[in-house]
Amino acid sequence: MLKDKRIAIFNIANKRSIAWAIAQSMDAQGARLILGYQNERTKASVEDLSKELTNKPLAIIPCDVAYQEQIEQVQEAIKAEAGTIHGLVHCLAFAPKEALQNPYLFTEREDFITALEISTYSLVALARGLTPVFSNQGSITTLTYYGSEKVMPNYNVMGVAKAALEASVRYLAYDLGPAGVRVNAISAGPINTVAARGVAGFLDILEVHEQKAPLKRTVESREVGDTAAFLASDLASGITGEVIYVDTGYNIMGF
Ligand code: IMJ
Repeated sequence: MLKDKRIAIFNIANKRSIAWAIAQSMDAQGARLILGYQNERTKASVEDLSKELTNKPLAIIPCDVAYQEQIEQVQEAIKAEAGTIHGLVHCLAFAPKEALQNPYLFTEREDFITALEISTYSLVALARGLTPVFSNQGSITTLTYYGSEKVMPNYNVMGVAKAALEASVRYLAYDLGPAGVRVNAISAGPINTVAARGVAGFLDILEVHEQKAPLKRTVESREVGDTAAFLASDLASGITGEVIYVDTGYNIMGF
């Protein structure tokens, strides 16, 4: 399904990262990957994990979206190692932990700016930074969460950042559509990743999800990965500007 497609994925932190599940699904479909890591601490894990892939990655590159220079270096690295790419996968989010603990009412100005810069603006920055290396048929996919639409205790400023991310998907889809680039988001159900594990009451959230979702279980990372592979493929050539739910049906329920 992704044979002859070169796809860049930012960022992988560890084996539980949804970004890693996406890399595995895309690799299984024959894609050639460029993998991003944030810093020296996670570089070695990405290098180790990449040995499990069937197709050797085209490159493993640093990408800390807090720095504009690094986004430019990503563009140069892609040009040098891959020439052009057909896909970009954005799996990046961060809010300072106090902002995910205190009531939303008390969100500090700095923390609000950080959350939206890293979790939302980074999609715009990467989309623009990589436009020069996109082939004429391209796809951009990001990850979002239902806390953008409905209140999830403690999700707070991340909910606001994801709402802005989903709106960004629509505006970017409009801007990039004429160039043949599609832009979509996957709204994943709760998954026990390192980014979620520290959340107060997370196990309760998983339990309620299992009871309420039509499929009576939580979603697996592999299922998010497989949907990302579909969205990057020509099978999804008519889909852009959408938020696709991979949440075992949770979002359709009223009660
Ligand atoms: C995160 C916070 C509160 C509730 C949450 C989550 N629920 C879920 C998540 C219910 C599923 C995980 N999620 C969807 C995220 O987008 C997580 C983002 C995140 C996590 C951290 C933890 C460590 C830290 N900053 C973070 N910033 C963003 O310091």
